[in-house]
Amino acid sequence: MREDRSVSPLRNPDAIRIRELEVYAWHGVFPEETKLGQKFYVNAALSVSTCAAGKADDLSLSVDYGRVCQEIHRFLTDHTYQLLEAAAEHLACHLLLTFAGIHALELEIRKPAAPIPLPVGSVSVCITRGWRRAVISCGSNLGEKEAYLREAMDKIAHDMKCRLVRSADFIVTAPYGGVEQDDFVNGAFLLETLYDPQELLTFLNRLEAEAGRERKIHWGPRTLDLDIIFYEDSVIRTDRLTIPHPDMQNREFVLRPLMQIVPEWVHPVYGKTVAGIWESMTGSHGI
Ligand code: A4P
Ligand code: MG
Repeated sequence: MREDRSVSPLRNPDAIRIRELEVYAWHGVFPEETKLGQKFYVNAALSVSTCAAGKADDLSLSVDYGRVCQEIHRFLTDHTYQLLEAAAEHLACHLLLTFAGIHALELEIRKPAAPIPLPVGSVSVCITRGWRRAVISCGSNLGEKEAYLREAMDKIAHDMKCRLVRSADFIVTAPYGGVEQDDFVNGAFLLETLYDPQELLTFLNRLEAEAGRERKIHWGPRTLDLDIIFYEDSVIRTDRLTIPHPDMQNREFVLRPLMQIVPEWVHPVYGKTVAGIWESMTGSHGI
């Protein structure tokens, strides 16, 4: 199992708060707003692990809120958006990519002089964004199988909006599902990502296409198959996407790698850990 221990846990209750940062900028739907500009106020709650910095009294172990304020100011004055929603969305992403110590953030952009012909105090947009955990299973049974998986892993690790936290050892598995074909190489990755589930699927489909994946036969031989097994504790059922993966509990080639990297992950529908599902399937406690 390969692991990058530099990635901090996502869930932590510590926060650094910035209140009422004033920025004169040019966002708005009306032409006079983008021409004349107006004042905006920004509130942010940054989810940061402050413990190490607190104990050592060392700024380099925390996030410098002065730099964050300057980055917010620079970003909002360098860009022009029609909507507060767009300004908030892009600014949140920018801050999460710029400051590695921010795991998640709540961001509010307030417009006190919004052009509304009524006596209103102010309007604001408030969003919460952050690095989300996802578990991906990978498989290949055509060509240079392991090289396809390794290349996918590298591309995931180097994508701006993904951090590879852990990867399972690649294993050779017999084909599952009754289709006569070559053995598979399978594996799994634990990621932190800024993609939402649909965007993550689009990203993974792109990697499959880049590996020359052709979708001719259902369950047919493939150079690269990347399936989202879990995305946080989300339960999603749309035409394009089902999370958790609906058949993961029956697949040893999925569960064995998951046992290595996320044995304690709780399946949000069955309420069982991966280790519990493994035990139900195999009757054994470990791999
Ligand atoms: N889709 C829906 N939910 C998801 C999700 N959570 N992750 C949709 C990824 N994709 C998801 O998948 C078809 C469509 O599923 C996608 O367009 C996406 O919108 P696909 O990969 O194009 O087709 P497929 O792989 O032929 O079908 P399927 O049902 O995804 O097959 P699986 O589940 O990938 O299984 N035996 C061994 N030993 N090892 C293997 O890796 N793999 C399979 C294929 C069969 N037997 C195997 C292995
Ligand atoms: Mg698939």
